[in-house]
Amino acid sequence: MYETALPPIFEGEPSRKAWEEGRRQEILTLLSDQVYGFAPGPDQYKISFKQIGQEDFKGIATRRMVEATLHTAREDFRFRFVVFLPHGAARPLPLALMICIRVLDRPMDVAHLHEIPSWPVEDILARGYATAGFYTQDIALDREDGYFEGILKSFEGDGEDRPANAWGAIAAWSFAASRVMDYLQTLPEVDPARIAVAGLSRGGKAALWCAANDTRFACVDSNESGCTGAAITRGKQGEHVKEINTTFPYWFCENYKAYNEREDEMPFDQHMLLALIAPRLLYVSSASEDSWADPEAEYRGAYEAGAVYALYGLKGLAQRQMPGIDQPRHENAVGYHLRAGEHDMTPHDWAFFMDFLDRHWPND
Ligand code: GTR
Repeated sequence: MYETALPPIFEGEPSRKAWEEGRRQEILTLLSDQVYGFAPGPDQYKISFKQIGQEDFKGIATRRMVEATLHTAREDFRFRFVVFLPHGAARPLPLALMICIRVLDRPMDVAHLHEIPSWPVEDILARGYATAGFYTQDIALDREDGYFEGILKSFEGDGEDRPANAWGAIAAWSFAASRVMDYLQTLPEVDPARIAVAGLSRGGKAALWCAANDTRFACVDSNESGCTGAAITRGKQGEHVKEINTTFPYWFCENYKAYNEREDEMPFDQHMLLALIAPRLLYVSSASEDSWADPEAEYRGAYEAGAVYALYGLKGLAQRQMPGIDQPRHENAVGYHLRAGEHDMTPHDWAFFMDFLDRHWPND
């Protein structure tokens, strides 16, 4: 257990008033400006949805395919997503929205998205949850020589002279999750107060950023999101700001690169991102062999966010010491588990996450 000093979440005496009326927005603006970049505001687009297919899915759910069209000042940008509504479960349904990340470097039709191993759709449906998903590659390609061609181009045109705080791919994927949320809010079958956003690794980073910005999400599940996700950057093992900015220079805004090898100068760390989820449910999970993401640093990020939950009379993680393998902490508003094995999001991870949801979202 390491205890590197962190930038404080609060300025001055912690209070719910100071948090809600100033500090929360200040942190959100800081992270937008320095890390993830600013996404377009609601005055910069209109959105419409078209159902493009609906059918029975393996006798257990209704599968609906939807096309979203974003009307920007320049052009229309279209992307598709899929929604599964289980048969026979109590309605309105709780729902988990999965940010599906690139599996292979190839396009993937939305009709096959449920084949992505990190999204065990049938297990989720069997537990009485609805689930929806979209593919990050349909929003902004997950590679340097193509990320700009999708949604970013639709808003920005030629992409010349992008400001140093212009959004990167992670913020674009987060933005897309919020647009799917726009649709989910209109479904009578789904409970708008019980919608979670989930993701693995880079998808987990996007899920956190999405929920930080979009308070309509009542829960976020960040699975092995590591560097610039749930993990505290200072003193972590594995990936650091320089590595992530070098391998994935298009994930974040340009300003973030100023912190390569200068992490101690960051006026933020990731516990401040996680704190933005409060008082909503926050779930973080790690894998024991995932030293690149660093379970200790992820646990600490989640633990430190508890300070803001306390302002709402809620408890975060009760102990500073992380639990052992398969000893989930589910009792409070911040949940956590450590799974044995490598970097992945397995049915085992999902089962723990849904145990957590069952506990906090009882269906009565
Ligand atoms: C790694 C990257 C991590 C993590 C991971 C993933 O290559 O360094 O930050 O996001 O990919 O998305 O699986």
